[in-house]
Amino acid sequence: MIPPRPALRSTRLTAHLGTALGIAVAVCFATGMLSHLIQHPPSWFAWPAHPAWLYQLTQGAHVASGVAAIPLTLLKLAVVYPKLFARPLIGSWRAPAASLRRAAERASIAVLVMAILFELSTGLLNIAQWYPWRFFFPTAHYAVAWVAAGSVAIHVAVKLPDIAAAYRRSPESEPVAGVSRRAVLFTGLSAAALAALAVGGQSVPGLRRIAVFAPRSGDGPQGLPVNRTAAAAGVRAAAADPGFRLTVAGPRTVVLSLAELRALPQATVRLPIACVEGWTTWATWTGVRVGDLAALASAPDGAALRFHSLETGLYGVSTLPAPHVRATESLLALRVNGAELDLDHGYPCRLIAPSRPGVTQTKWVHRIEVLG
Ligand SMILES: Nc1nc2c(c(=O)[nH]1)N[C@H]1C(S)=C(S)[C@@H](COP(=O)(O)O)O[C@H]1N2
Ligand SMILES: [Mo]
Repeated sequence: MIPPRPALRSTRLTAHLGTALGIAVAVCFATGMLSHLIQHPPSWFAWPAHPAWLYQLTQGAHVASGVAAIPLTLLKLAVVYPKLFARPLIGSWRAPAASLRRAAERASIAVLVMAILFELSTGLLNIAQWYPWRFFFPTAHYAVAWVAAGSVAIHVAVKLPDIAAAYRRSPESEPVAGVSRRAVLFTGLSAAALAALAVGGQSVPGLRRIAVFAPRSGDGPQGLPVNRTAAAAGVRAAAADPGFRLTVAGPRTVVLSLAELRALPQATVRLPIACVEGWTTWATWTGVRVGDLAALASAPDGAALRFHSLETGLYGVSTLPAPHVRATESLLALRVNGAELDLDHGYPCRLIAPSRPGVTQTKWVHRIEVLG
């Protein structure tokens, strides 16, 4: 007769919790890699322009699964905590092979825990738009994601026999004292769901109001959040200059004043800004079709376009791939929600295209270059 133990020490609970966490981590990793590929596409990669909400969906899933993984990780650590510090820490010199295995397993778990905690905490701080670190977040978050995913894969492979055994065993073979396994698991999953809703709900239409931990739900001029103001980007004077000219450089280069841009045929579309940091806001945009501008510059069919902002630096340039150049909703927007663009939203003109990360929707565009 096995003596009853607390639910937290049951291998069955460990396996169930591990499965839930494994699914959250897998979704988070896959959608994160997708976002990376969209922002830095290798030649074999193509991301469709439709449906317009596709990036909102994948990035919303990234943020929600990452946030859900936080309580699950903490609970998983509480479950395995005694094992992490079980003596002997390494093993005994009398059994070198077994000791080596034990040391390797511990080292791999230490790497796993640190990598996961690094990813989840930097991701969460990034959603909260608090950047207390010196490193460049996307590069570090991307690199450590491979370490985390690799160590999770190794961990699952090593533990597969234990996981299978825990699932095969009948629940009665592991008597539980105190709070039931089901109650612990239910609490963990509820915490995960609540966390995902409170933060990730910001990218789901209709759930915005319950996303109480989401940092921005529409503050900023014209009902849209602002990631970087014109003042912060150092473009106030250049953007407000009445002598502003847009250059479209291609086989035929055209230079347009703001009045000439306004005189071109205008289109109105509903499109979201889906920020990589998790928030999404839809708006009604009016402006010149990107495809029309490409045609003005005699761009060949299938050409990509590079957009240059008045702002120099990291967010000053973005490349719009051919599927998005062709999409008739892709605009060089002059207006949003019925009014001229606010300076902070990219006045005099900004790029808005369907199914794109917010960070690529360049503001204060002054030059469009036809590529290849
Ligand atoms: N030139 C420039 N364009 C930019 C940015 C920027 O910092 N500089 N931020 C981007 C990011 S990260 C987002 S989410 C959107 C935000 O657009 P909004 O400020 O109009 O809401 O603009 C994008 N375009
Ligand atoms: Mo963003």
